[in-house]
Amino acid sequence: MLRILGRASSINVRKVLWACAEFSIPFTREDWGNGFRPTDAPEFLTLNPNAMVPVIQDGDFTLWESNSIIRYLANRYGDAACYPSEAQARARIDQWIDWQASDLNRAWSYPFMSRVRHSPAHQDTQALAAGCAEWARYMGILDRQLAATGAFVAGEHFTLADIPIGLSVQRWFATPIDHPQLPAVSDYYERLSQRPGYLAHGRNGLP
Ligand SMILES: N[C@@H](CCC(=O)N[C@@H](CS)C(=O)NCC(=O)O)C(=O)O
Repeated sequence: MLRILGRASSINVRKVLWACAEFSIPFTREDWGNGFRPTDAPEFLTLNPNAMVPVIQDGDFTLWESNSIIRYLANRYGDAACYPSEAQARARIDQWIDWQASDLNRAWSYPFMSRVRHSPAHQDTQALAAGCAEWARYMGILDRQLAATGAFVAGEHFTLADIPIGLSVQRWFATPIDHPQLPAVSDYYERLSQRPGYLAHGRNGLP
């Protein structure tokens, strides 16, 4: 059975949990990371030298890096509609997965640490305002994409890209900041909420 190491409140662990729900993959999960077993324990570092969650073990195969993990799960256990092998369709999905991991992730870091984690190092008013503006700018890009597709981030059907993007949207609404009106993002949030995996692992009351 697939072994998942990581606390269920981590957005990156949630990607793996939601992917397992989408692809009906049975798994066991162990609480590692902030507030639980420390990721700098030697036992953990042998699995991931970055001391980060998530990590998976599938038999004797160990993998870290959340977006690589969900791609692996889609390739091994998923269906072609969710992560097609056709080059351009796959590239469009990968584009949004990579955008989430780089640009969008970076944009929300300060507001999330400030308003959700209450980090003392993230309480500068100007930096918070700049972070909120930057996050909103990226969410505006997403809103325009969703308005164009009218459904999901890479087109009219749910794909692997909706996992990291959908969890980012959950984080956006769960962070107590001023949210500019983004109608397509709001519609998308409700559309994703029809999926049991999103309700179980994304929009589940955890910040
Ligand atoms: N690029 C990595 C980032 C992983 C990451 O930042 N994990 C965070 C939780 S979201 C972590 O391990 N934090 C330390 C901890 O929880 O102890 C990935 O996508 O898997």
